[in-house]
Amino acid sequence: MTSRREFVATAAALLAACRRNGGNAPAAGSEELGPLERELNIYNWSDYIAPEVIPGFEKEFGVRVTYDTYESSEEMVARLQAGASGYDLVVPTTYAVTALTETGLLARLSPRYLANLSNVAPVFRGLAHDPANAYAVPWLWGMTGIAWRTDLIADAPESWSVFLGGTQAGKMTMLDDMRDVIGAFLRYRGHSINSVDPAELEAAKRDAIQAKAHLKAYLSAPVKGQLIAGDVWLAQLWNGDAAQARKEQPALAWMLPEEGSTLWIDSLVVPKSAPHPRAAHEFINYTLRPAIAAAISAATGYGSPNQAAMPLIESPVPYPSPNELARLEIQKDLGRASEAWDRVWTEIKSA
Ligand code: N2P
Repeated sequence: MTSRREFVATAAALLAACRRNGGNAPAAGSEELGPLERELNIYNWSDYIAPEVIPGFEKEFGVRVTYDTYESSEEMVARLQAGASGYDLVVPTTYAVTALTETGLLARLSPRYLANLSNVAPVFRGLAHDPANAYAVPWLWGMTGIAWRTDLIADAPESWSVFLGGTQAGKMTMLDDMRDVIGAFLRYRGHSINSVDPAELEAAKRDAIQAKAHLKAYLSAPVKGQLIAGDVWLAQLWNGDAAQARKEQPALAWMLPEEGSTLWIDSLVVPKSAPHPRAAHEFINYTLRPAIAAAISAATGYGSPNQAAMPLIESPVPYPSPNELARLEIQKDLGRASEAWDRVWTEIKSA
């Protein structure tokens, strides 16, 4: 006969297993994750961590980390949606958190393992992509703007219109990112980066195709090497990646176009299919330590949502000024209009 204690243990294990496999999510904090696994598989944006973080975690926790990187949200979401990816942690941006949550791909976090969560600044909690703070822990935040070589270009760019003129033809790139490219031309026309209006999208498409004629390529994080070398003079780029490149090329500057742009927040999330959920939680909690969060922000040039880390960062990325904030928008999930955006992007890419 099964003892009561055995029964309770088995029932708890079954329930935990079925939650992880897509059963109804438990109330926040209620799930026990079992012992720490020996492995952890992380999938993050490229150039988005400090070099000492993974070795430091491996050493302290005795966990072996496999670390893969991606260059775009679409690449990461496609891999997760294709089925069990084996990843324990990924770092989606706001609208991708919404998309992954709505398709049921994310596990609810167990705050009982996240004692350092209180270090996150309140302004980064309860945001639209995760209103109950159930799925996502903010990693870094940043902005999309324009990086340029002050030694090779006489006049500082002011507007997204710089991509529409031919003065720097062949020496310019835009991000290989549908939301950033179409979003830039939506802002240029005075519209929201989250527009789903067909006429507005059509106008942004025409602008993007005009700009494409002057572009060397669509290139995201890897453009840094070309900016440093001088093969590219001006690039649509995220502020932190520009700051990373400036460490090697002091003539590089970065600006926020006058028409405005995107402010994004990328967060750590745990897929439901994660094979090592306890190690994932330990890693999240580790990176929430002020010193670790400070190192990540300093190495990447992106802003830290960790308020306890701010005093430890030599030159912290300041929160946007009121003037900048008024020009910044957060990317929202486009819902059904995603298909229209995908179509526009395909037309731009094949033009
Ligand atoms: C990469 C980081 C950019 C993240 N290097 C964009 N959300």
